[in-house]
Amino acid sequence: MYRVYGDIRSGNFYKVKLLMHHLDTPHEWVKVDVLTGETKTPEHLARNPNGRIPVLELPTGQFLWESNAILNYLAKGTEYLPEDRWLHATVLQWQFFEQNSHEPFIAGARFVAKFLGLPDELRADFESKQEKGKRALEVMEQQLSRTDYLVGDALTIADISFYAYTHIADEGGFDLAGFPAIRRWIGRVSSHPRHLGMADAAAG
Ligand SMILES: N[C@@H](CCC(=O)N[C@@H](CS)C(=O)NCC(=O)O)C(=O)O
Repeated sequence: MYRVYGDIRSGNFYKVKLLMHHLDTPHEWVKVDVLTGETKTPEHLARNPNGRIPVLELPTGQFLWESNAILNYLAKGTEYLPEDRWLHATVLQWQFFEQNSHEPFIAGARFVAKFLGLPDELRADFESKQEKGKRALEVMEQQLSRTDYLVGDALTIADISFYAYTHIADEGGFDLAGFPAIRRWIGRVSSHPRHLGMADAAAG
């Protein structure tokens, strides 16, 4: 059985829980608190030398870290990761963009606002994250005003990667009112019959 290490307040961890729910993957969840230093203990650093969650432990005892690598591992051979060369590369394109240009700003602003209480010394950093985060939302909006999902014509792990922090972007100060295609896509992803909300994921 798989073991996943993480904290459900993290969208990066929620991505993994969400895909596992879609795939009905049996697993054990080991809670690692992101706010109290549990990610930096020798025990956790042995799982991920970068001292972060999520981490997936395979039945073989191997540890895999980086949320989007975990999604690719779990989704291989399923409908959530197209085999077609172009579509597969397009999934990766979006996932690299997510980690490079979306998550650092959307999740970063949420962390500063929700978990650090937006202290004065981080106000400038928070504002610069707003600008860059909006730019990433504009790129998503462009795509989603043309297609129902980010890649192909069905939900893939590209959507799961982006859903994690986009649906709670308001917690980082982002107003999705000006992004109608993103709001419709959020409705589409969250009404999938295999969806699991973040709050429900927290329960187990
Ligand atoms: N690029 C990584 C980011 C992981 C990450 O930033 N994890 C955060 C929670 S969202 C964490 O572990 N924070 C605690 C720490 O840095 O000590 C991924 O996608 O898995």
